[in-house]
Amino acid sequence: MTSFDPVTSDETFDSRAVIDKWIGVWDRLGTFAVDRLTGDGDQGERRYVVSMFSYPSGDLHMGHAEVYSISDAMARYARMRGFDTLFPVGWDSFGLPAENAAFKRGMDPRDWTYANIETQADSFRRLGVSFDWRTRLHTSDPEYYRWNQWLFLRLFERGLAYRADATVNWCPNDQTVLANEQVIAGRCERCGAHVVKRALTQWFFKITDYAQRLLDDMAQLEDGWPSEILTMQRNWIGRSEGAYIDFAISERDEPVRVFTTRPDTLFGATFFVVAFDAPLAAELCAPDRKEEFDAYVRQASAATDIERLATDRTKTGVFLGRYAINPASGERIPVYASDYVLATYGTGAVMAVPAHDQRDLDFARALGIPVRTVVDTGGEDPERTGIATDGAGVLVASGRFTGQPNTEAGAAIVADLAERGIGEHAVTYRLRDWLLSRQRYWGTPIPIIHCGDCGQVPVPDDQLPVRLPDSGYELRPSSGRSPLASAEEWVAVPCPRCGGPARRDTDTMDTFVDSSWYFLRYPNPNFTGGPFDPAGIARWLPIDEYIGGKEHATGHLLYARFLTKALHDMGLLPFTEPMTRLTNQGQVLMDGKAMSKSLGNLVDLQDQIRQFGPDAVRVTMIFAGPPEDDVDWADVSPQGAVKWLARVWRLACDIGSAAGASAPAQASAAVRRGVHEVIAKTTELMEGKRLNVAIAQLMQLTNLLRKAVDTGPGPADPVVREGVEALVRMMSCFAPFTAEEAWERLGHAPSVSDADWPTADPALLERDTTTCIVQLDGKLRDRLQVPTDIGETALQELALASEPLVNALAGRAVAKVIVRAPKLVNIVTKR
Ligand code: ANZ
Ligand code: ZN
Repeated sequence: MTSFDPVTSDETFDSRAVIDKWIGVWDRLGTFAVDRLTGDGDQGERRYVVSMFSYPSGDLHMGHAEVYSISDAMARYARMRGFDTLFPVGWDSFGLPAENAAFKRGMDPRDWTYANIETQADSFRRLGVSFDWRTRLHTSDPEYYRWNQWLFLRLFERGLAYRADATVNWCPNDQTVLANEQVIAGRCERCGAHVVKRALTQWFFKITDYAQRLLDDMAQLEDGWPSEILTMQRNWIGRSEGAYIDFAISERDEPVRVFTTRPDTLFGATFFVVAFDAPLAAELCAPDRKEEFDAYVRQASAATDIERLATDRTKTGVFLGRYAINPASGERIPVYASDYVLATYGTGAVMAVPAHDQRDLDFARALGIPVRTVVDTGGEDPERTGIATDGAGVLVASGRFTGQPNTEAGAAIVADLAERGIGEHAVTYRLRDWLLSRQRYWGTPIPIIHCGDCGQVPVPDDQLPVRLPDSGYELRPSSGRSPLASAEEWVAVPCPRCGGPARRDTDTMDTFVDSSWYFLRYPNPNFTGGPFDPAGIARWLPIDEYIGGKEHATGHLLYARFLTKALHDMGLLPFTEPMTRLTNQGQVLMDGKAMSKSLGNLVDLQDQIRQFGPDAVRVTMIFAGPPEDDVDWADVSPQGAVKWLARVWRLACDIGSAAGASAPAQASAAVRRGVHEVIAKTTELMEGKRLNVAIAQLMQLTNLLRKAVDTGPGPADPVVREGVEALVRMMSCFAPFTAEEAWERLGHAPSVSDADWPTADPALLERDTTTCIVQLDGKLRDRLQVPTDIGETALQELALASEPLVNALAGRAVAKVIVRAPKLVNIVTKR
């Protein structure tokens, strides 16, 4: 055993040199493997700690190092606190990034993906991440995606998966449709190309059926999720309350319905607008306006939804040659088509009230349409100022509703319309159904067969998985045709229902389908009786701690919540929310910018590890700031972490080699108290996920112990050993290789991960206290319990913050403060 040898002065610590050793030990001992399923023996309280799984589009990068350093610290902490802790690993291995990267290299996405998975797996181990490798899953395995198909069919049976014509977002570069969530400011989230609109037949999941529950169930998440994410989801779902109102249209039998949040302003509707790209617009257009309308459509088609809705945009539109009848005033109002009304929201048509809606006002002013104030808000005349008044007020020029407060009037107007059968109270959502089909190769085939006679026929469960065809086609996408369509032998199949000739659906699923339930399968990734093992669900779900980026706020995190509810409704899950607590880590930046190849500011993770070792990189990541803040790698230096780790290791060596020597009978009570104070603080910080401050505490503890070794009580004192052991145990959450090595030097068998988190002795945290009298001009105002060794400044601050004193002082100026620590503070005011 080298651990009891004294350290020679030239011996230094290098965490890189011990990586293989400890990976081997952890594997051999099964250090991070947990008893997964129910039924065998005692089960302790559990913690299911999950970080969002990785895309294998290359090796791990700095962003991965950040999220896995944080989640690993949380998992290791939970484990040492005695929780049965499951910390799983898997790969989100289907999808565009890997596919595009493979094509660039002239490779089959399958080969490229699986090679990357191995590379990443090795990097994870070498970073010391304490995964339970038995959970390992890859979503591109047929054993996994078979269950995507199974889930799709269960949703299909319930009408929650459907195929429909839609105007969709199309990325001309990636040659596929994108969900709304994947279009960021008009560009493809993946490649940055400008997204265009296309009319296509696509598959959808009916997430809109769950809009209200997605809102209501946020009550379960208020304490555990960042409020920012909940707000983003709330806005994305975009619930609006108001009314549907039917407007009769000249020369047309059918009325046209609008959605409005302001039925109280009905008398002020002086025109009517339909989205130029809604089928209704072309339908309403009078023959003699056709030419002008078509010209407008060509001009307006280029804009994105976000540009269209912008309030500062010049309003344009075209008169359709028709009139709507205002059902309140009976007035004929002109009908326009414009791009500021969206085809996909509400009914795609609006009653325009220029006095009280800014966009309507801008449009009215641009086209010379009358503006009529119908709610007196006390504001200035909108027609003159150009500013719509949208506040509360009393109705004017509104027939028999004139004089009523507007909220009351709104309800009364809706009731009146409802009685006449031309309106009703309504709730709408901005949320759209989840568009899940993709015209790409590297994804889960949609398990539907199209038959001329039977229509859409599900592939029978016992024929799942529908495997991706191995060959016989061009893998690359071209002009909107799914690559699978050219795999003729695979496509042509008999109809499962009638046996006649039929064709497979050739689209694949968005990878967000895969990632909306993977965490349910981790506890038993080889389960064949269903998508997930009910015993594993009972033991581990819902997730206790979920860690990942906030860029997933309105995509993945919403999809996972939706699918969980759908599975709950099928009786497959006992809960309705998949993740109890959520932590969003920040980004790793370089010189203030996100790292990217095109900016040339990429920092290579393996380079950093080669230079500084895995522990220093991990510690630097976490020490740089709170988990949710961005880390700018230009501002930090792993060199500092390297030094700290070496200091801890040297402490362990000093204690280890002093073992057996008789302890000096020196008073070490102060050291002991210092150690226990740090334990108490660090524990509290770990509970609050304030990981960076926890590391600061450990650094401070290192200083305290170094002093105790060098200037007394010395390395053989049991109190000092207790302190160093506590330090090593706590630091193992952040710097596992160094901690293991130090633990060994201290004479312990591996692994430090099997040791408990240290507990602070409450008796040591109590300090002797005494009562301090606080006087104002000699008169008693308060009694404070203070530590007997409190300093004068601290005591003065305490006294001046005393509530009775502050009240008695009532803002008078203090002339002098007399402090006699720890017994008395007298505050003297000017007279
Ligand atoms: C009349 C009105 C008067 C309106 C007024 C507002 C203020 P939120 O709150 O976001 O749900 N609207 C309805 N459908 C639309 C569409 N497809 N595209 C663009 N705008 C649309 O917005 C609802 C309001 O936005 C509706 O209420 C409608 O204008 C407009 F003083 O009706 B309102
Ligand atoms: Zn058939």
